Amino acid sequence: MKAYLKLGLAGLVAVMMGLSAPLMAHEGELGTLPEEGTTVQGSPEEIGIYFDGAMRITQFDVTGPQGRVRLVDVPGNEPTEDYRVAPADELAPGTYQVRWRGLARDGHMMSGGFSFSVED
Ligand SMILES: [Cu+2]
Repeated sequence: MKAYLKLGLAGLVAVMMGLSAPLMAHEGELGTLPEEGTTVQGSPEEIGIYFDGAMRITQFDVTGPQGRVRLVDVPGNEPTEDYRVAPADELAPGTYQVRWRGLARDGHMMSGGFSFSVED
């Protein structure tokens, strides 16, 4: 019984640590800019993410065909429901991945990601 309980807790912790999508109890991801999985014409002026509650974003990385995208207009780390950055240079055509990490109001670390494509 004790061993079973131990395994159960270890499993639960492993599952929780492996989760990349927001948990139900947390602020949720409402949408992204550009929209997840879409192809946009030309370089987007802004890249961002929306939540249904304030989130303190601690990491927001964009990578594409030419590697890490340099970002400007990066907000401070005040909690926000609407986090937006701008690419420093025009994005070349290709697929881009966004990875973010943040701190929910209850103190839990959250993370997620999305991708979008740019075409001429
Ligand atoms: Cu939480």
